[in-house]
Amino acid sequence: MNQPSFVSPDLIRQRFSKAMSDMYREEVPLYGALMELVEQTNRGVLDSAPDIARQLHNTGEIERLDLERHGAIRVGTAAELATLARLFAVMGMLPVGYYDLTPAGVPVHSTAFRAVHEASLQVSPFRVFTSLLRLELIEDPQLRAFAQSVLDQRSIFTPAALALIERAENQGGLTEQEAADFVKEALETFRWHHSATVTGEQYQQLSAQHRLVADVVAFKGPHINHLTPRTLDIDIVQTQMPAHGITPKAVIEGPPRRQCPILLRQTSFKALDEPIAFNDQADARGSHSARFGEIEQRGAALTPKGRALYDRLLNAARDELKDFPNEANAARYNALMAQHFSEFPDSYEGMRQQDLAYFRYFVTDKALAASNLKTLTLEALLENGYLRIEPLVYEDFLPVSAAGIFQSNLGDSAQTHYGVHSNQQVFEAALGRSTIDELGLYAESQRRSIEQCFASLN
Ligand code: OOG
Ligand code: NI
Repeated sequence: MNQPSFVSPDLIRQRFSKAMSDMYREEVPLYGALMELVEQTNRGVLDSAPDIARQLHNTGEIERLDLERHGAIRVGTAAELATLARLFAVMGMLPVGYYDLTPAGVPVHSTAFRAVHEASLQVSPFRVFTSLLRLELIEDPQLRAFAQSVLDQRSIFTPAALALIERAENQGGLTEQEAADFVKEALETFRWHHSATVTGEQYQQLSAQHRLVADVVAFKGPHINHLTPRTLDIDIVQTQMPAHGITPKAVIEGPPRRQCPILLRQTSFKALDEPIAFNDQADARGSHSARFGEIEQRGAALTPKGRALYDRLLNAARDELKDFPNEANAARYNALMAQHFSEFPDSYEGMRQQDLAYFRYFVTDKALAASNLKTLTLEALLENGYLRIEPLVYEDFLPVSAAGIFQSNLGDSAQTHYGVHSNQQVFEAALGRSTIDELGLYAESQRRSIEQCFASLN
């Protein structure tokens, strides 16, 4: 008997990411405009900065650049999150990292579903920032019970999607036809719905509690709320946005501009007001704003030591600002960030020597022509030009940045103060498994690349 041949999860993810982008481009025309602006900017950078072009060629990142995007969704129940984890697993996407956003006044905690091996990331780096609403933070017991009952009644997956997830789990994969059906059916979960599942009055009550609560509870499913392309120069995009009819948020989240980018820099524009029909109306007389646009620039992944330094400098700048960054204090914020981050070494070699970032190692032509190198240490090989390094790109998110993105899109009402603690255990119980520590993944990738180098030395 012939073994059925299965499509690799990486390819399913690549196809799903493309299908999602096509759907979103159709639903939100401004996303198309943003994609064009990013493509233009990236082409300009590749033409004018040979160092960056060379680095992207060396690491192979050039091939994934145009495919690269992340999306975000928000779900309401443990069962929804657990099934999403199974759906993403079919595409080789595992929950990486735990992000608690309650300290920033956003009643959710989150993880990012993504591929975890560098070879898989190379095929498709698609990621989805996935948040679970913390219903327990709704103070009014009656409203909380109402929200829970609305959520308990909905099913955010199509019956065919559920069947295909089960089939993938039982068979160990999906055939070509099943994979095509899976992409189509899975996409339905993320589609926008023009009608709400509650009345206008109920929507107002949910929204008065927190706009996020209405966004999660009042709809049939967890619509994708943004899809973010990766740019090679976010400052150019930020200044060009107004000329394209897009108004960006006041400041770029993340580290300041540097020669050697680290972690993640992000900017976004406000959610659009979209007409919706409440379930006590025949036509769309209400409106809801949830979907927005975002762009990001990715840099080197940091070690625990590098991350601690990043957090310290970011906190120092923010403490000195004494307020959330906004329109009025943006210039001062940028100046404070630049000032504090001057302490962070701005060369790859400097970051490597101080163990601040993760790298990939490559064997040079000089090494291929030499012999007896296996006895040398890593340091000696680098010093003598037998190995060279490129930074490992940061594949994850930043909690303070994510909170800033949420806030700029939700307005002032989001600045609630919750007296609760982060609860990774509760999140993982809902997820049905533990989240993966992202730092361990980078350390593994770095270790594999060093091993490969030693294996190919003479
Ligand atoms: C997610 C916001 C966070 C990011 O890139 O940090 C985020 C959301 O609004 O659901 O997407
Ligand atoms: Ni985002």
